[in-house]
Amino acid sequence: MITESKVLGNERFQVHEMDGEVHRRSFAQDVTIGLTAPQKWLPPKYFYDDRGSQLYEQICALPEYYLYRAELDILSTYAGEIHSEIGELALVELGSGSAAKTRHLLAAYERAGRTFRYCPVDISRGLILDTSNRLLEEYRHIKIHAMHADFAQRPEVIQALELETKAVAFLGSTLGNFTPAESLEFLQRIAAILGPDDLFLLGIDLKKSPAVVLPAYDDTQGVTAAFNLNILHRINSELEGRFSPRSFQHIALYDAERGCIEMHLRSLIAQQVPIAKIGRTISFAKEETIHTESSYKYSADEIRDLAYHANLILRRTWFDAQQRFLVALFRLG
Ligand code: AVJ
Repeated sequence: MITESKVLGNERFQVHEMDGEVHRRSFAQDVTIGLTAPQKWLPPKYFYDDRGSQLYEQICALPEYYLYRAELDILSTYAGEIHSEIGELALVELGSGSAAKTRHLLAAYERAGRTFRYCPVDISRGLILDTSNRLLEEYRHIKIHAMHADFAQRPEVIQALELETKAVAFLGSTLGNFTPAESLEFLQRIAAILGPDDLFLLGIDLKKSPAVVLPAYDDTQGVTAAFNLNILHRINSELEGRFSPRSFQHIALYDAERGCIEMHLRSLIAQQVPIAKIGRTISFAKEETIHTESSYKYSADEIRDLAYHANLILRRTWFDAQQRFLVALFRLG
């Protein structure tokens, strides 16, 4: 595997370009694998092109999408407590995005009045640069060591940051996109790169009634539908696909027992879709679906046990007022 690390920047701001990691497998290869499988599927990371990232921000503003506000509630209410647990550790954030929620934690570092290091890691380069610029203006004491990488396949990329001690944050219930088995593996790999004084901060959605969960993934304004369908537009524009997104319907299913939301795109008709850049035509039966995302929810006990099996010991938990979401802090066992 090729891992190139390029460091650009100045004293307060550095960006690591993990080119080899970002381009490990191409969009074309993943689309070929996914759309030729018996149950068609696409990896959810491809939702987040510029348009998709904008739609995701819109989802976070929806009244139905409680996840965002619940986690924001926790981080804004308990930023001081979380910061005093983390102390002086550098903060590495996997999937930092616009850092809108993390800001509360950064503000707590800033109030402490000492220089601190923030390391946002994200698959979107534009987002990293914009966010970093804004944070550098906002916080006098911040030093940013950003990384452009697809950490989901290999959280070990953060070792290139060469930090002595760190708190690794993985917020936004992004862990929920992995299956429980993949989550266990991911947590094991996180544990393997933590030192004895390091910490792991996880934000995860909690299992709850379908009456609350389903509307969060099938909102009345159709923003989630547009977000889901955006992946077909992306195949059209980047891979010369001929999808007619109007012939697909967004669906969300919730299995309350497993705590799993599945999003699919269902073909409303039997159709053939040529995709020039993968050199194939994909056939859809009427009603056939593409599985585009799973989003697992856990109970607080399940998360503690899962992490325990990965050698991560629960140290503290914080819930929002309505107990919809959990932010949990772990140390190495
Ligand atoms: C960013 C993965 C946490 O699963 O809730 C939002 C993405 N999908 N609406 C989630 C998403 C549909 C989101 N995560």
